[in-house]
Amino acid sequence: NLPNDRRLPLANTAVAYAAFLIGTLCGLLQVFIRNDALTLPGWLDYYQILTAHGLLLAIVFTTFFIFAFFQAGTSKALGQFGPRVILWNWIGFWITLLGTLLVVVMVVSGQASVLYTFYAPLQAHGLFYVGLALFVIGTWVQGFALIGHYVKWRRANKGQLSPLFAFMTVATIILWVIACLGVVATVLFQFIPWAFGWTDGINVELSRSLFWYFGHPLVYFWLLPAYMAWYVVVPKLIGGKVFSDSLARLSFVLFILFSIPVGFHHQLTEPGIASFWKFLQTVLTFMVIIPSLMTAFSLFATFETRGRQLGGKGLFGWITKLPWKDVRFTSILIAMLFFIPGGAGGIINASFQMNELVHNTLWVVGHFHITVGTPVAMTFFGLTFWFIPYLTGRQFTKNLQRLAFLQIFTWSIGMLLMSTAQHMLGLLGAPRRTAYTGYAHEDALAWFEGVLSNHVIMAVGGSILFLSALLLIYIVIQLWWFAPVSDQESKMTFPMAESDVSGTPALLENWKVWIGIAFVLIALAYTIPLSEIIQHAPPGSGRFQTW
Ligand code: HAS
Repeated sequence: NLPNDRRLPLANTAVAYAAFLIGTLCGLLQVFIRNDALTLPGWLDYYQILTAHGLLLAIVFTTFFIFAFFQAGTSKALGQFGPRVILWNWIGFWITLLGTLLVVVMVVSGQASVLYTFYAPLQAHGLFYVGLALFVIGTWVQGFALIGHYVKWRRANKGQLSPLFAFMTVATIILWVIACLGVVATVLFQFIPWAFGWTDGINVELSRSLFWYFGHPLVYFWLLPAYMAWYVVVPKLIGGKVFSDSLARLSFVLFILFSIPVGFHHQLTEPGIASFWKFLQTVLTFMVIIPSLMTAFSLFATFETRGRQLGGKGLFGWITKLPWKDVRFTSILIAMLFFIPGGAGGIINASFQMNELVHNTLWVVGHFHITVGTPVAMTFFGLTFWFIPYLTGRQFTKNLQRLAFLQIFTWSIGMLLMSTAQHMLGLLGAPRRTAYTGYAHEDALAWFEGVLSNHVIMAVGGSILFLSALLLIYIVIQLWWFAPVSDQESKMTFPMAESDVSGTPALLENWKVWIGIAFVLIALAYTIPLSEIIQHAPPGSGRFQTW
C-alpha cells in the first residue's frame, strides 16, 4: 500500500540493484579471464562480458539509482507529486526499462559486443542502438516530469529560491539533457542508418566526437547526485548545516558551463582533430576541476565546523568528533577520500602530454574505478542504507548496520588493491580492453614485477569486490522485505540539511543565463572542429570512413 511517490523510486532502485548484481558478476569474470584463470564457453566472449559489465554498472545501475534519489528527494523538498508528475515519471521509467532490456538482449545474444562506448567501426545490431535511444528518451521523460514539478513550485513561490536539493536536481537534469544531444545525434543520424544498412559507412571521427561530447558530462551526471548527498545529506547526518548555500549552487552552475565543451580530452591521441581545439578543450577541462575543488573546500569546512562545535580541539581534534560509528556517514566519507586520488588521476589524464603515457592503458581503468566505482558507487551504497528503509518503512537494524560496515570495508579494500594494481600496470604499459593476452602471456610477464603491479593483486581485489557486492545485495533484500517494520519513532526520514539562502544571489537560479552561456561555450569549442570533421567526409561523398 505504498504511496506512488515511494513506489516510483523503489521501482528504479530495484532495476538499479538487479543491474548491479549481474554487472559485478561480469566484473569478476573479467579479472579471471585476464588472469588466464578462466576460459569462457564458446557462446560467450571477453568483449561481450566487458560490454555487459560497463553498461550494467556505469549506465544502468547509476541512472536508475539517480532517478530514484531524485524522485524521493524532490517529492520531499517540494511537496508530494501530483497525478500528472507521477504518470509521466512512470511512463519515463517504463521507456527507460524497455530500452535497457533491448540493449541487454542484444548484448546477451552476442549481437552487440561493442563496449559501453560503442565506437565505430565496431557495429552492433540496429536494435541495440534503438535500445540506447529509448533509454535516453525515457530518462528525458522522467527528467522533464521532475522539472514540471519544480516549475509548479516556483510559480507558487514567486521570488523565492528553491530548496537546495531541488535546485541541484534541476541542474543535473539540465546537464544531462544538453549532454545527451550528442549521443542522440550520433545514434539517430549515424549508427541507426548504418546498422540497418541504409547507409554504407559511418564517419568514425564524427561519431567518436559526438560520443565524447556526451561521454564526459556523463561522468558528472554520475558525480553530481553524489555531490548532492555530500552537500545536503551528509551535513544533516552529522548534525550540521550546509556550509554555504551560494557556493554549493555556484559549483553546480559551473558544472553546467564547463562539463560539456571538454570531450576532446578523451580524444587527444586522435589524428582527425587539430591540436588547437584539443588544447582549448584541455584548458576548459581545467576549469571543470574548480567546482570539485570548491566542493572539497566546502566539505572540509562543514566537517571542521561541526567537529569544533562538538568540542574538537587543536588542528585535527575535530576529526575525532565526527560520527564514525554511523555507517551512513562513514561510507560516504570513505567515498570522498577515494575521490582525492581519483581527482588527482583525472588531472593527470587531462594534462595534454601526460595523457600520451596513460591513454588506452589499464591506468584509465584504475581511474574510473576510483571515481565512478567508489566515490559515486559507495555514496550510493551509503544512501541505500537509509533510503530503502525510508521507502519501505523497515528498520536498518543493528545487525544490518554491522554488515554494512563489513560491506564498505571490503569494497574499500577490494577497490584499493584492484585500482592500485590497475594504475601501476597501466603505467608499465598494460593495455586496457584487450583479449589478445591474459596476463600470463610471455609478452605481458614483463609488466608484473612489482608487489602491487601484478595480476594476482588485481584478481584478489576483484574477488573481494564481488563478495562485497553480494553482501550489499543481501542487505538490500533484508531492508526491502525482511527487516522489522519501523514503529513511529524509529522511522527513517530523508536527511536534508538546513541551507541558509539569505545571502544567495537570485541570479544563480536564472537558468536561462546559464544555459545560454553553456551553449556559447559549446559552440566555441565544437563548431569549427566538428565542421572540419564533416568536411573531411561529407555525407553522400562516398568518403565515409569505415576503417
Ligand atoms: Fe575522468 C577518463 C579527466 C573526474 C570517470 N574518466 C575517464 C573514464 C571514466 C571517467 C569512466 O582528461 C574512462 C572513459 C573511457 O572509457 O575511455 N576525470 C578527468 C578530470 C576529472 C575527472 C579532469 N572521471 C572523473 C569522474 C568520473 C570520471 C568524477 C566518474 C564519476 N578522465 C579524465 C580524462 C580521461 C578520463 C582526461 C581520458 C583518459 C584517456 O586518455 O582515455 C575531474 O573532474 C576531477 C576533479 C576532482 C578533484 C577531487 C576533489 C576531491 C573531493 C573530495 C574531498 C574529500 C573530503 C574528505 C572532503 C579535484 C571533492 C574529507 C576527509 C576528512 C577526514 C575530513
